[in-house]
Amino acid sequence: MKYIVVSGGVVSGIGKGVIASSTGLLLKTTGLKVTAIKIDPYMNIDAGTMRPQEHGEVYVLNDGGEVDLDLGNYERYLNVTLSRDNNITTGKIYKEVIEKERRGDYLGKTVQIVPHVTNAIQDWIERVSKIPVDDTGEVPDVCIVELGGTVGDIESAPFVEAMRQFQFRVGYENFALIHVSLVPDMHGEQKTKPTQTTVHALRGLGLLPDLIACRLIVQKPLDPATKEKISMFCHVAADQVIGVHDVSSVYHVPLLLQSQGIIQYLQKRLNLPGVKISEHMLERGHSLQKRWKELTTSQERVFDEVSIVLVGKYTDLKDSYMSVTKSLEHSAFRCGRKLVLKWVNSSDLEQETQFTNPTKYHEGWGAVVSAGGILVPGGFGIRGTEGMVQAIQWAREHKVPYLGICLGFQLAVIEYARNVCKIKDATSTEFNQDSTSPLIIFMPEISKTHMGGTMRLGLRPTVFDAESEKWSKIRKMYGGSGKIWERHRHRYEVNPTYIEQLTNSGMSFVGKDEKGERMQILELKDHPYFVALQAHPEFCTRPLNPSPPFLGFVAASSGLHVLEDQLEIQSKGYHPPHPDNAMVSEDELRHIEPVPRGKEVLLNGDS
Ligand SMILES: *[C@@H]1O[C@H](CO)[C@@H](O)[C@H](O)[C@H]1NC(C)=O
Ligand SMILES: *[C@@H]1O[C@H](CO)[C@@H](O)[C@H](O)[C@H]1NC(C)=O
Ligand SMILES: CC(=O)N[C@H]1CO[C@H](CO)[C@@H](O)[C@@H]1O
Repeated sequence: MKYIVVSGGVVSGIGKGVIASSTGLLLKTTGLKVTAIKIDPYMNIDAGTMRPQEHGEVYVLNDGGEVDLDLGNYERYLNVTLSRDNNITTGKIYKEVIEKERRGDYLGKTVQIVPHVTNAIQDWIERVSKIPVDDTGEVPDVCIVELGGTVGDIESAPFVEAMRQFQFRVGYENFALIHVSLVPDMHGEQKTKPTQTTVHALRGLGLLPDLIACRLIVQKPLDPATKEKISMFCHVAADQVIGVHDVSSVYHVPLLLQSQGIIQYLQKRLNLPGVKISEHMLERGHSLQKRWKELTTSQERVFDEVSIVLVGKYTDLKDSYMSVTKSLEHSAFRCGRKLVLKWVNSSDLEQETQFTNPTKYHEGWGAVVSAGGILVPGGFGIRGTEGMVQAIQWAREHKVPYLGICLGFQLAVIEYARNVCKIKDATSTEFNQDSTSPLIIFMPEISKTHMGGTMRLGLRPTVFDAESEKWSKIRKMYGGSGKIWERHRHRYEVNPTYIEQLTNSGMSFVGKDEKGERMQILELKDHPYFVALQAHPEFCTRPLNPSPPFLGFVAASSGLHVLEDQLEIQSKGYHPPHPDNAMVSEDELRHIEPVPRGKEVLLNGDS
């Protein structure tokens, strides 16, 4: 197993994750099997209990693990299926060490950061890196380890020390370090001092960088003179300094790295030609390289736009909808459109705002009524939901393509109940405990009073009804198969009592769970594209294989002929991104241990 550790210096948030996943992608194009581990030096045990305002999106894995959004990056770039163990936090490591201590595994010795915590980190990485992540079912060849935070801060110190030891544990040929640094551009002059300082700090901690990736937050490449200077002062060869300036999109980063010889360097440094690669994988690598190149070059020639409005709650924190944005982007590539995404704060659309802040009200509605398509993503809490319901009504009545995800699914049901079935006070028990028309209710199997109540999490099947084969667009987008799998994260569901009334009035629940009891996908017949899902399909999108509901939505928003084309393409050759062996049975999922949760999360309800 070859390990490539990606660390960061100077400041965080300069695209370490993108550089790490792009490196992985490049290695994949040579036929290698690549996996990834993300280390987050915070004390939380998992990301599920963290507030989106603070942390961005909570990303859900097949196995129901709730992790940091960076793992999404790896799944998308590397086209792999990761598990909850691919996320390491300080909290998890400490928990493991403390549990071991309680069990007496350390035989009463003094338990210390070095060696006990650092050993636990190394053991974890070694163990998890060997888990197969793709349809080959084989142990990966390369593992990318992204170290969150910056080298030198208190939080990451145990991990940096663990990596220092790790290079000797696995051997020189199996360990390479990429250090991502910042090169500020001050009035056209590229400054190397911060890079020198951070590389110096890194060396002091016993780690030598094999590659220094210099981030420039401008569209200007790294000057040859700067490169030489860094090479000299940081004691590396010039070909070990890689410039990563801002490019037109993150999908260009792999090509940018490749053009600077990063593949050749790593091949030599890690003796990659010594790794056995099958004909089949080699071919796959070539095809991946070709398709990726096509994707990035075709992007530059796209001028037609598709305008999408996202009506949501955390519109000021775009990271909380990271996967949704990615799904739209991937779909727009496929449709040959440039994505113009507008964010509307759903509160702005409510009656009240008309008087308190008329400008916002009119701006919000202006965006909604001129949109090519309207999307209501997941979210929780009552605030802003009335605005979302009104946007959904607009989409339904004016035949504007609509896509609802999780909360957007539940609200579509509520809107239909109110305005078509004439159940005026239809709502969800999440918003009103004592409602007399609870269209959306708490799922019976989930404990409401118990503080360790669970959510319905992870990859679950949806079965299409027989009749949908004749007309359903969403089924066709999924390649026409009768059963599909998507990731879920919810606690509420459509109230079974109202299903007959809803369907009699024209709402079609085309997809249900395996028992046929839980409504999971709805679609309207007499509408260009009105689809909503209880699941979160955004977690399974791929640049070269967009999530089907999103693809249908973006295609419909681009024009009916685009939708026709995509329906044709998808019905002929859609393949789900998960390997077959990743499918878990409902019973298996039921045995996933409940994750303990804080009170505020329980009250927050669905995502
Ligand atoms: C992505 O992975 C899936 C399942 O592992 C596989 O069927 C598919 O061919 C892969 N796609 C690409 C572009 O490699
Ligand atoms: C949305 O609008 C509401 C009401 O005006 C406000 O309280 C909230 O902070 C806004 N949210 C964002 C993300 O701007
Ligand atoms: C190995 C390990 O402890 N992995 C953890 C990853 O995160 C989930 C929670 O989302 C934990 O339950 C796992 O134990």
